[in-house]
Amino acid sequence: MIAGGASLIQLRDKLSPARDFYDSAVEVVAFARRRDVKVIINDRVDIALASKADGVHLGQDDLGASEARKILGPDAIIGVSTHSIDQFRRALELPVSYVAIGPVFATSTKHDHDPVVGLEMVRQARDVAGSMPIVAIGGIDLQNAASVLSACADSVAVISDILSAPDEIEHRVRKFLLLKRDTTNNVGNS
Ligand code: 3NM
Repeated sequence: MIAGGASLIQLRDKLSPARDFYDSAVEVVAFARRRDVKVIINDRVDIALASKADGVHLGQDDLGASEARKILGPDAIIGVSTHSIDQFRRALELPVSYVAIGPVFATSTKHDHDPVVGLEMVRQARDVAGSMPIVAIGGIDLQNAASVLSACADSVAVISDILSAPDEIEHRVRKFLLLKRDTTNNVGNS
């Protein structure tokens, strides 16, 4: 992913025991930092702190963003997942660096996911977000990413499309970034 140009990577591991997740985090953070790439840890503020990651991504049932901010400090990247416009609005009041919204499309990566929110909610979120960066997540692939970025998400978070062909990860990340560049130019020109 780094070779393809990713600049912010989330380390996500729902299965491993904490100590194994921590060991992975230390390795990933060291590798990424040498290449000037930021790493955030999914769910676990303790592992983010201990591994000196750049930040944490919090779900609705994880430790709150205010508590995470107290623990990780003012410079940490703290993001939160939201699944409705009400949750999104509430998240805007929190000390977060970005707000994620999803699932935008159906996904098989997350089995217990909330109902699909669709592109319309990305547009609604943009209307109320001000300068808060919006990350769209859930079922995003190379075919539909342009529609998500045109709905004015700042970023897309992608798992299965990038992992669908292990030999093509670098190539696919590069294609997503080209889509982002092209869509941003078009939005900027219109
Ligand atoms: N969170 P894929 S959807 C991890 O809606 C995750 O908050 C979601 O994986 C949310 O790119 C999702 O394979 C799965 O669909 C994203």
